[in-house]
Amino acid sequence: MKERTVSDKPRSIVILTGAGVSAESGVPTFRGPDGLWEGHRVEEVATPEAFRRDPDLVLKFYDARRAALETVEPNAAHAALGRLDAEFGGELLIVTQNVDDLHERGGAKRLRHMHGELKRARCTACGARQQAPQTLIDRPACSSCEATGHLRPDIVWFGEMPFHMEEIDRALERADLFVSIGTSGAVYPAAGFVRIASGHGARTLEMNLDPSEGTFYFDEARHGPAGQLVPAWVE
Ligand code: BV8
Repeated sequence: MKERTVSDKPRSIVILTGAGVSAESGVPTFRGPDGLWEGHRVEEVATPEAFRRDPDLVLKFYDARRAALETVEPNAAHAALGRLDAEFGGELLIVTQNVDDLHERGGAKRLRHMHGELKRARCTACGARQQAPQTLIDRPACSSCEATGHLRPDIVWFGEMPFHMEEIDRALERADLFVSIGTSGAVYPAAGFVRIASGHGARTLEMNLDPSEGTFYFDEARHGPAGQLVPAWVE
């Protein structure tokens, strides 16, 4: 394994973010005291079985979260990552588990949503992916095949394969720095990224309010609000 000294300037960075990076924007996290799942059990709303069993409950859950996007703004952590994206000349990939659009609105461009996006929908009749209309509960028509009642959130539910996995795996193997921000490390495959990166010689840094479930896999951990830690790290 290549020896990496702390002073090495990274040439290839992968950043993983989770709900904690959007918390200070007012977007509820999943597993905190006021967690988003509080209203619902995960299995009730974020699985294909839940969608088959009670599509209205699932569509209303995501319609409400999509509507809430209009009321929140990117915070200092999103803006700092946007500046990093604009200024860092090396390889950079920001992989988010979040389905909000705050990274884009904060300026991030080299960005992949591995769990999908609230603002996108997918047609279960023809497979076409498209911008989501304001609400899906009223069964709008697919913008491609025009079938009605076949649009679902373009979101990765439990038991479904996350998006962009080949590209993410390649980036993790090339990274010499892996940074995890605002995630509990509870959900796979994202929670395993730190071990892939460090196994290929990357230095690893966790920035989170509390130690995550995988905190012991990191070379360094900084605990506190992302809105303070991320700008300080980017600068
Ligand atoms: C798959 C939908 C295979 C979108 C989500 C047993 C072992 C290992 C794996 C499994 C297993 N059993 C089942 C699995 C697989 C399963 C899994 O990992 N289950 C877990 C629960 C054990 N994973 C899957 O099913 C994945 N798919 O494996 O597919 C496959 C292979 C081939 C072919 C087909 C299939 C799919 C996972 C995606 C599921 N979808 N959500 C949505 O509704 O949003 S997951 C959900 O959790 C969200 O997407 C979220 O992004 C994700 C992770 O949560 P976090 O982002 O970390 O949020 P959380 O609230 O947990 O933590 C927030 C953190 O922030 C906290 O630590 C807090 O301290 C911190 N924080 C708070 N405030 C701040 C802060 N930090 C900084 N500043 C602050 N201000």
